[in-house]
Amino acid sequence: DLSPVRRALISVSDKTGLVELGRALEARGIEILSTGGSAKALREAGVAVRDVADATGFPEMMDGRVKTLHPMVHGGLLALRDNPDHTAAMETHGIGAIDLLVVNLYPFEAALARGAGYDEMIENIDIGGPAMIRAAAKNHAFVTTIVDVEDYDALLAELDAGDGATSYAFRQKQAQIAYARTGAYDAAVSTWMAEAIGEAAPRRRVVAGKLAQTLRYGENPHQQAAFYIDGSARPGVATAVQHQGKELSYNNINDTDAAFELVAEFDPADGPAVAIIKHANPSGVARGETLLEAYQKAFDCDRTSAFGGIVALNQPLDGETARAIAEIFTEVVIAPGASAEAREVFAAKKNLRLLTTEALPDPRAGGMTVRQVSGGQLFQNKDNGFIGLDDLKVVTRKAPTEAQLKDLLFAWKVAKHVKSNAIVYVRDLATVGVGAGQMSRLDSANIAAIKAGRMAKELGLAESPAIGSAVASDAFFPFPDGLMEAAAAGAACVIQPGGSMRDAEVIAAADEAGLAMVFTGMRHFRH
Ligand code: 93A
Repeated sequence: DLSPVRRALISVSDKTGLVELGRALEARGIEILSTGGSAKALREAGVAVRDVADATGFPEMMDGRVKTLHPMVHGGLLALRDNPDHTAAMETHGIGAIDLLVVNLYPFEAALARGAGYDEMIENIDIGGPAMIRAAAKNHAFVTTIVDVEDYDALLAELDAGDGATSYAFRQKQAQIAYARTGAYDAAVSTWMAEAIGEAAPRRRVVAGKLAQTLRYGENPHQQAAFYIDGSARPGVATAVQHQGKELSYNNINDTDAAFELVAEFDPADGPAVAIIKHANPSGVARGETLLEAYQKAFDCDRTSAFGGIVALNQPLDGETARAIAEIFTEVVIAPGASAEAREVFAAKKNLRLLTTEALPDPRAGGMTVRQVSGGQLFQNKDNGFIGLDDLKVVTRKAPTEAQLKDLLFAWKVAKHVKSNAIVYVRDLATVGVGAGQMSRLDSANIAAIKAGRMAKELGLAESPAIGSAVASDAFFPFPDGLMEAAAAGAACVIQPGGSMRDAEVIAAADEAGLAMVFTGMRHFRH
């Protein structure tokens, strides 16, 4: 099943490793055909190449739109070497066999990431490249297809092991990668187009990803798992740099994402903020005058749960905050940067993973979320809904004070990132009780109050920090009971979407309890 490689066609947009590959192929006696830019780079490095245009007898034309789309190329890729009809056709038409195809495509995904305009996106749709890849991969009985720069070394090792030939298993594996690449490429194009024409529910849709990491296991040790990335350069867990610590687990990645998306809600221009996440829900979130203060306030909300948590910061990690974080067992810290001092503090903590990004995620950015269900996928726009002061409607006799309004908006942002039903108590821009993921809103309100009570005990406070707090509910109170639970816990003001059939009843109960309440008109379910 060894297939000798005598002739290669190289056509790459990403020229990384090109010259080294060209030299290595040349040294193995392989003839190289190449397209304009790739040929030029090889020639300049002293590698002997033949232009594809020379082989086809046609110049590259129409701004490169037509360069390899020719029977001389596609015949050379597709011909079955053991079929007399095919070999006769090759002879009749003077078509030379192409045994190895090395292609990487026009950088459509990179153009997308930098926000290129419509016409530029169109020009970045590669036609000839995918056509060759699909042809070569179809003919993997004879032809080797390489689409990733990272596979060059494996190719050379394969050629050496096979004395200038590749094995069927290698060609088959590379063919699978090749079709995944063209599939992902067209997925990126069609997803971009759906968004460009404002089609939220296109009749057909595809998701695609590139393997970033095989994981030790999934949510549980008996589940296999892997992390795939979509190639967009969005700042976040997929593009973060890990400075130290062991490999992230499936749950780590999920929780780190939740933590960073949450903390990014808090504009660093308004000061530091810290979120600590456990099982995708915040155990505590706080703003502070300093990053250290924000961390301490977030930690204080639920010291018990913060153990083994994931900490996300909206500003680069500094030394003093790193020292405070290092005092307890923390799984992961993610921040838009870290000082040299902070990195030194963490260096001694072998199990702590430090991730940094260039920037914070943009909570107002668009995009889609996908969820797998039996037999299909659910798609929706990312919840990038934003509520500002001007969106709030005071519905009670009492209006919130300015300080209360700040706490209410803070609580609202946190509630958006808490699994429903979500109830969040906040005092002085720090959570003091979080009720998450209960089947009834009443239970969430109750649990949040219990947690506030535990916080008082942990910190040795004279009374529950929920007294005088602001409370957020991610969706409306269907009955007054949940609201009354919050009032009993000591909440002084409330933020919720409104829109229940019983709003009048709920407002009357709030007035009776002396609460100030605002409606947002927007709901933030998260399941
Ligand atoms: O515009 S194309 O779709 N038309 C083609 O016939 C064609 N053939 C190869 N783009 C085409 N390519 C692409 O050109 C390759 O996929 C590769 O990304 C790029 C390499 O061009 P150059 O060698 O000139 O830098």
